[in-house]
Amino acid sequence: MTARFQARTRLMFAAAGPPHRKICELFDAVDADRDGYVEWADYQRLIDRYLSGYHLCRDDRRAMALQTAYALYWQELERHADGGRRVDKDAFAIAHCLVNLGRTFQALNGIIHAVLDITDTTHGYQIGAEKFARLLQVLGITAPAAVELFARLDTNGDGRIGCEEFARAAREFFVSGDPDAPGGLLFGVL
Ligand SMILES: [Ca+2]
Ligand SMILES: [Ca+2]
Repeated sequence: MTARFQARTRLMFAAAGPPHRKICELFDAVDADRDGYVEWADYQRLIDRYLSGYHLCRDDRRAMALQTAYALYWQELERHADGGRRVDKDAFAIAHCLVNLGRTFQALNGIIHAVLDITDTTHGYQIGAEKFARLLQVLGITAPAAVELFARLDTNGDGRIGCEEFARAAREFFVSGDPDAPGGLLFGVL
């Protein structure tokens, strides 16, 4: 981390406050190889988990859309790493503190659409309880509290979770700093 970036980091933390516990958990979940940095390879592992779980070839339209969505999101994170190819926990937290500035949140929305396109296209980017359980399985989320997730995300109670409901949870998690919102779900965090 350069001196300029360190100074900018201190200023941003002063403005935004320290990262909340769930952002740190999110970092630890994405940093699959546990080297203390989030790199593109960590996101590629997550993408591969989707492709393997849903039996998708890399040249499948939905697989390419997912790859593109995560790549755009990664570009936003990289931007906060001062040109580096890997993001430490501070830069990761800053990127998510700044999510309400727009572009990172647009990238998150792209991931939500791409994941819903993979999980179910028959209900117009919405998934029911069965498909949701499959998504949790693919992401390796098995904690007992996961059974409550569907009801928490289905805020209008129509028995399906749509893009807007996923996006609301992400907004609450990343923007409002609500550590109990299930906004890190699509990255494998309960
Ligand atoms: Ca890593
Ligand atoms: Ca719903």
